[in-house]
Amino acid sequence: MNRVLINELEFNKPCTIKGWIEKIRDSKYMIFLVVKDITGKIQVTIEKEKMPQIVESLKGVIAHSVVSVTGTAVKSEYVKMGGQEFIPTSLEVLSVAEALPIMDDANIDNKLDYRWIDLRSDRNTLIFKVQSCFTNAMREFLVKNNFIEIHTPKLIGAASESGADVFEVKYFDRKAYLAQSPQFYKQMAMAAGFERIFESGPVFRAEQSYTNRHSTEFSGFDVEFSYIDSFEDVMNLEEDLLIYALQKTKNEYGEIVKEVFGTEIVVPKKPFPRMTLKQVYSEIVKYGYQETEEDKLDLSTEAEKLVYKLSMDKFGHEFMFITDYPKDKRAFYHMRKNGVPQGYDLIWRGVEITTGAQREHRYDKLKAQADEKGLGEDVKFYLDFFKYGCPPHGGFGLGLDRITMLLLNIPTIKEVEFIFRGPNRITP
Ligand code: AMO
Repeated sequence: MNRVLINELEFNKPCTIKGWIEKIRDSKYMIFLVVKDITGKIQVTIEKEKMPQIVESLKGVIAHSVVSVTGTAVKSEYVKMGGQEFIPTSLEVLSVAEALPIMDDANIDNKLDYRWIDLRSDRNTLIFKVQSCFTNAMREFLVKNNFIEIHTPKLIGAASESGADVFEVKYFDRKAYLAQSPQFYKQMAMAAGFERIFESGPVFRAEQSYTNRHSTEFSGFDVEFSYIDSFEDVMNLEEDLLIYALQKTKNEYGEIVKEVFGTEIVVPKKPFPRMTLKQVYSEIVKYGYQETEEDKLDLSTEAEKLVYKLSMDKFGHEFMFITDYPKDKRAFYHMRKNGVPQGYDLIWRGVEITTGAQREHRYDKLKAQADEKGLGEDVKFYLDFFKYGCPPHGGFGLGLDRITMLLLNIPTIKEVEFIFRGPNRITP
């Protein structure tokens, strides 16, 4: 008999359901199973006297075993779970589970050792349903706006961007690196005349960071587009993209996210507030923040957190674009005007989720900026992209794992990556 998904069951119509046994309760006359598939769960009610063969096949079977149950769904006012139950005529055990090696209250590192079991919980499955909805919405928005999805190589011949923080791999008799960003290739797409592209893919960073928002391999969502007038156009597009994706996610999952994660999905209004790095510091010192010399170059973690407070206090907004970083801390490919990089970071709920910029598309200027950072030979292949005509362009890179973590108010990136990769973790 064909399998029917639990949320598509029709009353009084014989069918087969397949799924995990979430709970099993054996009483004197009855066995109750809660069977769950990816769409929902239902109580399977077995009258021992009527169904001795089912009782027999369930001997020694514990929760997390996988079953196929044929029978009929019926309305039942006594059953709390949705007022329905499943009365079986036969049951087959498809896989017998051993006692689980982790408990619900295990710490996150133990849980990650057995991630496939950890992911079975309703809460954890929901994380990925929401993430999938969010990513699909971004994809839908971009495709509607004539963006082409591309896939750039992750094995590269020269260290990308800055040269630091790259994983080296043996590539036959020479060295290769794992891409630290699709940056160079998304810009190559501009030089190839694609005009509007995006990519969703893995990003590798050989950083020894042990924070709640860093991993050594994460999912990046990158956008690049041509014929912009300034990085305002880039921020504008990012605003539209995020509003679209958050609205869709809220429509589909807002209620259940509130129930399970206790947090509201807020659809932001346009324009998102914008402040220069200098303005931010001059404001957050009012919260008692002690500014240091290093702060002139970048936002510290503590400052990032205060940006959220500032943005809420001043604008009632969860997002804030920070602009006018000094050139020393920004990538060489950011266009500069009067020496100021034409780019931004986007902070959401106290965490950086994006870096974006207008790029320098003029070969001579770009080469001078690369030379200034001492990049020379490593970026020669990239500089060539700009020798034979290239439109003005810009783009941004979003950290998907961070977005998921913030969206669901989950304290660590370890929980929102399907499999977390950090300096001390490369398995399972
Ligand atoms: P950047 O290095 O800022 O920019 O990366 C873009 C976004 O990726 C996320 N991110 C991370 N997430 C998890 N773990 C990490 N270790 C980590 N590092 C970064 C952040 C960050 O904002 N090429 C540029 C983008 C561009 O200009 O288009 C870049 O890679 O959310």
